[in-house]
Amino acid sequence: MLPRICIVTSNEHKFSEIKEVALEYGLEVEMCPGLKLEIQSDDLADIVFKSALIAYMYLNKPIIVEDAGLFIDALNGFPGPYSSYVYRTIGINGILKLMNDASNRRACFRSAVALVINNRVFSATGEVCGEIATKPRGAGGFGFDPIFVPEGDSRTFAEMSIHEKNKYSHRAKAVRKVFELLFK
Ligand code: ITT
Repeated sequence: MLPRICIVTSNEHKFSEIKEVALEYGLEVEMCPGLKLEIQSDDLADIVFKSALIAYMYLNKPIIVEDAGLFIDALNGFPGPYSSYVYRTIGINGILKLMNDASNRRACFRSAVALVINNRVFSATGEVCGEIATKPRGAGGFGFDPIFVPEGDSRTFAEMSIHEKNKYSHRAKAVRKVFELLFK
């Protein structure tokens, strides 16, 4: 039997989303907050790989680190890897203001995940594309969920349950890929 995996994040929503996918694979997870170093890089995969190695050296038990960002076409990919900072500073309304005149509302969420277990690293990325809504809708989720409508649906992520969001989400796709690699 595999040991419990530590999800290295301080974001409870992210933890709940990953936990739901882990349960599909019969894996037990726990939340390990405060251990994720924010490494500055333009590349999400580079950020998670380094954060994961540092967390693994510190905890010395199986861990998952995930890093994500929202890439908006009309803003040339902004905020991308800086999504966390941009969310905390200009927030959803700031993004909507920047998008005021934009006719192209296409955007993608991207996620990079690294799982480190028994000195082996499994990593994968996931993406979901869709549109930036003209105003926020829904009370669920976190971050930019109220303004993101995935392709194939008319609701924002904030109007969906975790289960519904996980059918589309960048994070669920990347986490599933990593578990597939683990069980290959
Ligand atoms: P940890 O670093 O502790 O894991 P975090 O919330 O800071 O938690 P990220 O750095 O991966 O997580 O996320 C960057 C930001 O991108 C996040 O704060 C959100 O604003 C946004 N974001 C990422 N994934 C999202 C999602 O699924 N839904 C909505 N916004 C998301």
